[in-house]
Amino acid sequence: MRPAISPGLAARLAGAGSVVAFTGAGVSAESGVPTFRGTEGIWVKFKPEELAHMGAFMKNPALVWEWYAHRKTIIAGIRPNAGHEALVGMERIIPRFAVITQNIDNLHRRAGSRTVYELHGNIERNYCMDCGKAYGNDLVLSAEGIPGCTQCGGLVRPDVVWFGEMLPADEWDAAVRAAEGADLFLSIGTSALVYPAASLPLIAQQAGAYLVEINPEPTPMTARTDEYLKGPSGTILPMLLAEMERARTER
Ligand code: BJW
Ligand code: ZN
Repeated sequence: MRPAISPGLAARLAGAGSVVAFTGAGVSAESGVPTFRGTEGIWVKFKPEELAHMGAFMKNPALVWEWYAHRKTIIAGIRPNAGHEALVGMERIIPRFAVITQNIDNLHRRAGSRTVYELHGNIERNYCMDCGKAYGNDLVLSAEGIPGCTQCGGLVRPDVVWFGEMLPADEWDAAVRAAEGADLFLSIGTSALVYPAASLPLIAQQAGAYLVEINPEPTPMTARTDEYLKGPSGTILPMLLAEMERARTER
């Protein structure tokens, strides 16, 4: 059953000067991108902890590339969903609005979100591990087997953040600043298991933000939230936007 949006939450959102939407794989699930850890995820066989790290890539680059080529193809063929679009609608209304995403699928930007901090990189970019030359997806998807650098012959890898790697410092710093300045922080479609990203909701709450979680399943963070809206983001976010717009007209 869908939770109703309380008038109190709608009013908070309508009156907020600064809102952060922190998103994970669940936001893209309704577009057709499998989540990492869900029971229905197609990565039940390949866990991200086993493939998304440098050790796995150096040991078996063909296998890791097979995983990424498959995901690049899925992502190129899908579209943002009603959840992504509702966040674009919120950004048009709220004075300061930022999306902080752990997703690499570029769907927030494709939907039209303008302030987007990508903590774990972007699957549309790739680079040579030796000389740093940047590549789009054309070369890597047309390559037979493991893509090699046309400039130096080095190994090309996806421009994403693997376990044990630092997050991009500028994106992380901007995300922390946005979290610390938020009146309201929405944590949407993330299992809240992967750090340091998972610390952002609590950083925001400790700095005074009202913390709301949207997820069909509870997470380790649920007990700490101020409100938990149980359900899919593609349904709940449009409801939230509609109730916020209603509250604004009543002010
Ligand atoms: C829906 C829905 C619908 C479904 N609507 N919702 C011990 C303790 C603490 C930390 C560590 C530790 N040991 C190691 C660490 C550090 C490690 C870490 O956090 N590990 C944990 C697993 C324990 N972190 C790192 O290594 C990070 N770097 C770092 O710490 O640097 C410092 C350092 C440097 C050097 C040495 C040591 C430290 C880097 C983390 C990089 C994560 N990378 C990945 C892969 C990216 C590339 C790729 O995609 O291939 O990022 S892993 C993967 O997990 C991906 C995701 O962004 C990330 C988070 O997953 P997310 O988005 O939460 O997805 P799911 O599937 O887990 O959850 C989906 C949710 O959606 C579920 O809750 C569903 O219910 C819900 N849902 N349908 C709404 N319709
Ligand atoms: Zn190179």
